[in-house]
Amino acid sequence: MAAETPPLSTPDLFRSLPDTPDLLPLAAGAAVLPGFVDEASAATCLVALRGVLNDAPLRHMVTPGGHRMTVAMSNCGPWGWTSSKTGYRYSRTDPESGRPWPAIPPVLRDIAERAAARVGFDTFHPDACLINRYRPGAKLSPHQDRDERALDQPIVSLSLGLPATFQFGGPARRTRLQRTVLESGDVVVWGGPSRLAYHGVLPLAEGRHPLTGACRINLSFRQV
Ligand code: MD3
Ligand code: FE
Repeated sequence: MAAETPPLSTPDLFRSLPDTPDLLPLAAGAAVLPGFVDEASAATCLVALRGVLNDAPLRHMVTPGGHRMTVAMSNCGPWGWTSSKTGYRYSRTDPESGRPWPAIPPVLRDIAERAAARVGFDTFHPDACLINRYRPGAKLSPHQDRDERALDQPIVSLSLGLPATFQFGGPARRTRLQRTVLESGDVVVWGGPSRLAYHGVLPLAEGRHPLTGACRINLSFRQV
């Protein structure tokens, strides 16, 4: 006797959705692309980054309040973000060397533009890339990124190496912070209402990663 065909249940309607979604909405206008960059491509990114950091070495900048940042930073692209006792600014030259920042390596630019387009930002062309290096204990206190004029464009971030717990809230400091772990190869696109969200990174935990050793690198691509 033939079994009766059961009525179509809700899970059946969704069976065509992938088990591992390649895009996770995080907040309004923000999405994580888990593992957007595979390990081989991440290794290529780090080779390109080595050239950049040879020309513009990582350094611990000082905040306007006089504190040395625990995250070491550098930049590539026409513009670079800097902090000093006199404030935050984008500058065309590296204040340490007086020379223009190194160019954004094409492999990195390509990743940032493809990720932005995947989330619907198809006119994103970064002219700044901030390089953050976290060693165990390094952190970034909650802040907004509002030194850019193109607030209609997203910020695209690529994480490489050790995982970090990222925190983000809303456009006002009082909004409760949510946490998410960002792993090597994860890309996050922050646009729309989330562009002015408060965000930070908790102190990096000890560990070792095959690509980076005892550190995490975050690249954030911006249209200044
Ligand atoms: C969310 N860096 O350099 S990148 C920063 O992991 C910074 O190093 C963090 O915050 C890091 O300013 C996070 C992801 C990021 C960048 C900008 C954002 C997230 C953002 C702007 C608005 C909301
Ligand atoms: Fe930030």
